[in-house]
Amino acid sequence: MTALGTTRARHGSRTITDVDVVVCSPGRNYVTLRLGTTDGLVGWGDATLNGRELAVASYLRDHVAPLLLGKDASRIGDLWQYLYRGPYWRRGPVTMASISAVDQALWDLQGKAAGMPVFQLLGGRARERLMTYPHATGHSVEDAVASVAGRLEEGYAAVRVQASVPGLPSTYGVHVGDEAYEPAHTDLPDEEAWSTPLYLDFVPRLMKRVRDELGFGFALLHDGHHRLSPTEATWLGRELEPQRLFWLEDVTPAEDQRAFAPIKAGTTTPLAVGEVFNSIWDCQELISNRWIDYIRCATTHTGGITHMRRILDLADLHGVRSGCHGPSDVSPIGMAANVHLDVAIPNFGVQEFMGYPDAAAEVFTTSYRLVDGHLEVDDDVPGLGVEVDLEAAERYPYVRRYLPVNRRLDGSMHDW
Ligand code: GCO
Ligand code: MG
Repeated sequence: MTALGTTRARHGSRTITDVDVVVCSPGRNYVTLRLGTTDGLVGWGDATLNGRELAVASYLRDHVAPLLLGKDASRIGDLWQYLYRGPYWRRGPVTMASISAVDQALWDLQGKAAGMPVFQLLGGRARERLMTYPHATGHSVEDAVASVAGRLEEGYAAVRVQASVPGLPSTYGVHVGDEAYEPAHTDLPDEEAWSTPLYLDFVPRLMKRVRDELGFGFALLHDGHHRLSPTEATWLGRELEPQRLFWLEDVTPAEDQRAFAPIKAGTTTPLAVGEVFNSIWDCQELISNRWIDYIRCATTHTGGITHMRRILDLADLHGVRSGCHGPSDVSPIGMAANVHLDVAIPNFGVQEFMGYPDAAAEVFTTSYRLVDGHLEVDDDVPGLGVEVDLEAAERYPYVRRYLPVNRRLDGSMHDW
């Protein structure tokens, strides 16, 4: 037994020889892990944690990199356990984003070593393309309806819509000026204002107008972004039932999983949650009690492909489908990991795709692409199919940015 234990590489196996962490900001911040092996392959992983990027970079550089050097890159499951159980301090967004990046990079390497795209290693293709939803936004109901109509013209079969709540100076999910919506855009946190009554008064009217003007021939989604109590959420779900939403997302923070029981019992509007979860233990009750319809975890924040498969298998057993988180703060590498899983699993629901700042395309090139509002991935590109241009990344150094915070009209803190 060596100091590094049983996961030390055997002679002839693929040994991890270098570990690099790159933080760059081509329009927004990304944390990228690069693993090199003895056979000359390079694997990429995404550890982006919006607003806390440097904490993850340090966790990887200072605490994970020394553990990976000399390890056998083919032992993906064992390395996952080593990094999850090893530190004693389990879970949490920083730890799990770090494990996610390692796991994605190891799957990328495994695919490259096998000469196969990762979805082949996950059981093979189960669908040709992915139903994908983008964001539609507007400063008025009219603008929001026009924005949804534009997305439908682009070929999307599913659209999320958010619009400015009348009476509030700014609203989650709505672009500022002419810029595309990007929540983390300032040096220090923006302070947004919140009123539950104004929001509840507005959203049923917004969604009704969208259906009245554009009909029922597409999947319509809305994100509550964690702001309602279970009672308020149940009321909203009921009000929205005539609009037959595809889902109502994050109606209440799910730290208390049992808070979803009365919502599920009180409305037939489908419920989605999970983008801030880190592990299966955050959604075990939600899934096994069938309190949700869609699980929103993403490979970048929930332990990589290895752990997401477990969550999605548990979900499949209970009739819950996938809706992987896909904002611009999951890098194109994390998005690729989502896409490879989506293509292979039996219980795919929908994939979010918010899109990326133009400069991100200088750093990341992918083997998935958007065709008529649906994501497709190539059959013949091994691994995750993402390449990273490190020289381009150097042109975009890290920029400090925070997500906004939210205050009620009386000045007290609310969930953002
Ligand atoms: C979504 C999300 C995001 C988050 C963002 C925070 O459903 O896409 O709610 O837009 O706000 O990921 O970093
Ligand atoms: Mg969301």
